[in-house]
Amino acid sequence: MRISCDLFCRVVDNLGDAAVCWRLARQLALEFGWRMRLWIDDPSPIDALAPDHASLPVDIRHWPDDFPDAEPARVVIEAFACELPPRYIERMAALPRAPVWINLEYLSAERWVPGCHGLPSPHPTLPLTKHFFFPGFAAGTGGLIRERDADFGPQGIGAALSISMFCYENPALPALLSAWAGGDEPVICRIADGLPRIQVASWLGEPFEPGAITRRGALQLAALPFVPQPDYDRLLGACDLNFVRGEDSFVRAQWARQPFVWQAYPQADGAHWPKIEAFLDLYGRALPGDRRAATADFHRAWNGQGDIAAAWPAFRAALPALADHTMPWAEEIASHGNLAENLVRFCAGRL
Ligand code: TRH
Repeated sequence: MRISCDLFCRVVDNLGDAAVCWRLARQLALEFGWRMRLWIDDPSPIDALAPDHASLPVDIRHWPDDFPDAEPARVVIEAFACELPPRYIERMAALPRAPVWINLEYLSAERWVPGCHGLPSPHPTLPLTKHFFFPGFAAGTGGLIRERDADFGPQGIGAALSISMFCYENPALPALLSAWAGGDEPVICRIADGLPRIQVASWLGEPFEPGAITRRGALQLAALPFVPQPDYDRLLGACDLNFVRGEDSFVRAQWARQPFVWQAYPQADGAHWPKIEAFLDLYGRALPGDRRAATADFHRAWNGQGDIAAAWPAFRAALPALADHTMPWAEEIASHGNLAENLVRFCAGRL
């Protein structure tokens, strides 16, 4: 019998919530034959991320304020602690056999993650238990999303340093663009649609609409339209260096086997800094000391602590070492199994 699964997603901001949930729903349906319903309060990002979604076996449902009286599935995934509709929880509790209830957490490389992955949290009043499921880079975590059909395309070879740029509002961006423009090396930077493109337009002091190409000194800038997820994956594979952010593009950059720079989702209380440091520590372990330091310095500056232009030359010099590191690193993080297969195994023992 096919396993039914309801995956609940609230779009807090940006694209990551929808992006992660869509990928997981798609993979569980296509690779494991699960009967997937994706309940999402704002389905519109899925149209942009996956314009082909109607042809895929995921039932995308709008999650309205007044939730319908739906029969709960055998597996219920609550993404990023989005809180299930009370009416749905009551129906889960009324079933003769409680569904497997998973809280899919945010990704972090912090040391405490393996200790918390899989922990149960019994409901205070109802006969239901929720389990925490943590994505992660280390053994004992839920691993990372990676589909069997993930395709990062051929790696590009060109005379200029080819870069893709996907970031939040980033005060370090203008200084980095100026450093590239004033440098000796030709750089081609492909700017993602949205916040990155808006900031580049302001640095240029002129309109910079999708499709525009312009030059400042050694720097050529190309404004990209928003592309579907598979095209974004191939962009990551084709560039020599990718600036990524949040959660999903951060993971894809690691599978794409090209050097990358990560801007963490900025949190008001600085809660993102332990995540940045934990990742740098884990990722940098196999790098030679000076390359590790250059990578850490550049990441810190990109996330708001340090001088990005001053950090660039050493980071640029570290790129060949980082390129050599991409393959063993991807193999290491893949060795813990991918998130969907780990989730299927976790649920199988509890169904
Ligand atoms: O959009 P994000 O900033 O999402 C964030 C993070 O998930 C963060 O952890 C969370 O707290 C916050 O949302 C609410 O970045 P992320 O996670 O990289 O998701 C972006 C997705 O958009 C990713 O799947 C790649 C995709 N994408 C495209 O498909 N086409 C594009 O052209 C671009 C630029 C991105």
